[in-house]
Amino acid sequence: MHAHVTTLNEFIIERQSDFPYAKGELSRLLTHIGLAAKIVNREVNKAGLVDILGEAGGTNIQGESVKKLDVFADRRFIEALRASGECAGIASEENDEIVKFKTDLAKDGKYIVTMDPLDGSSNIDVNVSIGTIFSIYRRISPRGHEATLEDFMQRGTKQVGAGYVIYGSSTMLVFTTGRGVNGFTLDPSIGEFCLSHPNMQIPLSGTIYSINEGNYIRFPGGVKKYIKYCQESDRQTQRPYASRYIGSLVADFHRNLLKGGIFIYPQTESHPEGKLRLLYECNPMAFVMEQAGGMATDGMGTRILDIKPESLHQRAPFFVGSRRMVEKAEEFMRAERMAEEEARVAG
Ligand code: P6P
Repeated sequence: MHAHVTTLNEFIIERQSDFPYAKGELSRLLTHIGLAAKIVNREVNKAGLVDILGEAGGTNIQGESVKKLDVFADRRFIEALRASGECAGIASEENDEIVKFKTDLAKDGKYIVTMDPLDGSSNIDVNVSIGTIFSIYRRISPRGHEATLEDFMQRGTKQVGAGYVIYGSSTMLVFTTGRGVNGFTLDPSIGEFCLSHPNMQIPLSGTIYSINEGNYIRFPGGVKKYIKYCQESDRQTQRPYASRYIGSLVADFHRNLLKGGIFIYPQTESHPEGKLRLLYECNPMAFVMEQAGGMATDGMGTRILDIKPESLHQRAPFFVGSRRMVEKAEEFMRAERMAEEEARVAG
């Protein structure tokens, strides 16, 4: 006797009662995101077999060479979101400007979506997990018209949904609509995302820290001191910390969400705003993390979700993970800023 498996669509229908004022629009939008994820997953899994790798020519807003799979993923999600009839437009890492949908159906859409269609794409050629990251907002502009830039300049606190797809040893869709975080694993035998990780909660603390230590000399002093704190922890008869860094945000984030840990991409001298993008990397992941009981800040005491966006592709320093670990990192950052201020005043 097989235990009943809840598919993504069944879950969304069951949870519809959580949103008495919604008439199914958000549910339909999430269903279309799940469809696009299955299509992208199929191509990602074939990436080593067909000539879809390699340079598609040109570079994206990050200045990274755009690989064909990035372009493929961007187009699949745009097509699915436009067809949903619930989304009036998107902002994506792969498009310098917002993409305003032109059909009457889409212009009447209630939502807009920001997304990184294939994050970590530099890992495609070496078969390391990559991901799609998305955020859903109610539009501010009137329905029946094209979306406007103002629709996309909303604080992360205004998100109505967010999540990611991780294309790894298995493909998972993890998302929140503001009532906890749930994870669905794709069962290729039936082509359905099935509920595998209900009510995901990150441990209050952990022993994994994820940061690209190749940038160590360019880190703020507080980050350097936090790293040393982690490395010396076993001398204080605590469990030793482990440094784990994949270089793919979705993969590092997902592991820490399951096991506990902190991911840090801080500001450096060369990147004073950090590297990660606020609208389609930091905000969606911060929403998921907070809903899972974790914390997400810029390392300088500001909650990521409270940052008011000023431009579409702006970056933000990103400290995200187990609450006690982010608090400890913030403690080192604050102490260093105070020491620097005192030194400046002392002249
Ligand atoms: P670095 C991938 O390019 C990405 O945007 C994130 O997925 C990842 O966390 C980060 O950049 C890695 O950056 O500078 O450590 O290679």
